[in-house]
Amino acid sequence: MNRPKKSLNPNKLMYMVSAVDLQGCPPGTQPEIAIVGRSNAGKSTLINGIAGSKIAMTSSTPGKTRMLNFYSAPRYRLVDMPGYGFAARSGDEQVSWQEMIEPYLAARENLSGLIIVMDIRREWAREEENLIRWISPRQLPVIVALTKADKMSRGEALAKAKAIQRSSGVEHVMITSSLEKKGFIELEDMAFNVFIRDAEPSIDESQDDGSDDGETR
Ligand SMILES: Nc1nc2c(ncn2[C@@H]2O[C@H](COP(=O)(O)OP(=O)(O)OP(=O)(O)O)[C@@H](O)[C@H]2O)c(=O)[nH]1
Ligand SMILES: [Mg+2]
Repeated sequence: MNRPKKSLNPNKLMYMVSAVDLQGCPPGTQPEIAIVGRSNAGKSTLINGIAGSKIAMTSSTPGKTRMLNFYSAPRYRLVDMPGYGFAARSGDEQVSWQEMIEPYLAARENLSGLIIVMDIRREWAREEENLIRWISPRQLPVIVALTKADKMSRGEALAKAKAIQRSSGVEHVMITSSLEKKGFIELEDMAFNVFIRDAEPSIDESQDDGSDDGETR
């Protein structure tokens, strides 16, 4: 039998738990997708776009998200995080990156991929480049999600996505707008295909004996 394209219902994305260190991260082996990017880029808004409802707190003031916030879907988790690059890295921000985010990105076993979130009006910059280089030993797949596409025309947005694809070397660059409610289904599909489905061992479902007891323990 053919596997369905994706088996998750975005409306089932639910807040799970918040953590400030690796010890506080939830147990279980469900694959996790880290949502990283500058403060104010629209990371938490992206979670709400995928969920189809306001489950993550957002703010027009940078620095809103202060912890690792876990959201669970039936077959994966999204992890919202504090941002980087705000006010040349305030003291607080440095602490959250060094003590909370770097250990998570470096050592979390079930981390399956990164969504790097960028305001579409920005350029791929040194911070994004540093992040990609720093994470490269783990060989995790990366998707770039461009937010706030409502700030320009469709043609400009497509051209910008191509330019960022070139400068970042990341193949998958997606365009979203929370204002226009656009791009979230496509982003979720892409994330599921790149991070989850491609990483799962191919199962011959005709051999399934029905003994699977689910993925959370
Ligand atoms: N016009 C427009 N505004 C957006 C979009 N996405 C996010 N925003 C706005 O950008 C601001 C920041 O959004 P957040 O989702 O809180 O950003 P964040 O990356 O989570 O920020 P931190 O938690 O501070 O790191 C808010 O005012 C959002 O309403 C978008 O697609 N279009
Ligand atoms: Mg946030």
